[in-house]
Amino acid sequence: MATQTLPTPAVVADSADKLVRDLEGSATLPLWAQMAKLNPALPNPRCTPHVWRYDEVRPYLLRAGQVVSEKQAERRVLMLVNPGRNEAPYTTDTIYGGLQLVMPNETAAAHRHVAFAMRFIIEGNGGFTAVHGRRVQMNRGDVILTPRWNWHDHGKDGSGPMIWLDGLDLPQFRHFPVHFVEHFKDPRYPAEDIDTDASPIVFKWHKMQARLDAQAGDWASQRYTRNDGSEVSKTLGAAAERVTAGKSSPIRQETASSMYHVVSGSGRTIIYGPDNEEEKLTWKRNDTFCIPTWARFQHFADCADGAGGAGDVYLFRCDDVPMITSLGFYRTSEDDAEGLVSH
Ligand code: GTQ
Repeated sequence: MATQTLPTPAVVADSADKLVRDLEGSATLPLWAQMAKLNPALPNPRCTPHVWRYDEVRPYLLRAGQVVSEKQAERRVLMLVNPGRNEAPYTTDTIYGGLQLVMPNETAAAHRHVAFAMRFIIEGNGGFTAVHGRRVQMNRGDVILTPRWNWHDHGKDGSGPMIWLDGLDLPQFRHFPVHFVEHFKDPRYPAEDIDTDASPIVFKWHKMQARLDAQAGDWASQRYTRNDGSEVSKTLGAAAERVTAGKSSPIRQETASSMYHVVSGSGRTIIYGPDNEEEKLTWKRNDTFCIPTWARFQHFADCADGAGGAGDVYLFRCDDVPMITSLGFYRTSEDDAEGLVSH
């Protein structure tokens, strides 16, 4: 009796692994291999909460003032690089922050760019910035805007350093490759001195503080808005907050991310993890810290820093609320999720 032999298959059985191997060179990838990465269970910042201590960064910045000329640098800035990404321009995943120094008689040369900038003035006297032909003075606590594509240069009279915190929307240009700069032919763009108090791009600290003090409660928050009531830009916005000495802000969790700067007072911010484990950021006057998207956080005003006031904490905040909101991404943990269904 003849033995029966099974026919050998003409082809190896197909499989998912073989398919994935065969896809190489096809300019496609299987979504199913990275579904959880592309549709994560929760907002997933790469940036982590972090404090940049002014006492630590300031000496490096002053050294840069000695060894890097403003002509070499164009902008003499130490960028605040988030340890979670370890790469510029990420202070948060959507916000760039940097500490900029101008020394007396220097000019940070005129240029203009697509990026929007806001500046919080930290220290020094006699500094000025000329924005599209109008020169305004820099004073501690003021916020000064550089709207998109406006020519701008910075300078300083008198003695001592002028230092401020820059907030720009640079991270967005990793997605939208539409950012570029134009340099003016001269270091300074022709400008006239204008009344800084009347400038629509300058927000004086004393006015903001009065708004915060007029708001009842242990925690107050006020946004910086243009004369027409709009946010300061379509990407980044700004706010200031007050926390009464010894008290705290409410716990917040939102899809916006933020960069905070301590105007006065000292305290701490607690970030609560998924199992309520606590991460503590302690800070004092002139420090800068960041809150990634969807972190649950709460500020505590712990003690006075001797810099005046009764120990209330005042914070400046640069955030991405306008961008996140206009794109339809803004939500907080307080929102009714069904109310977020778009139509
Ligand atoms: O002052 O124009 O921190 O162009 C980064 C890029 C500041 C500025 C920065 C800039 C500027």
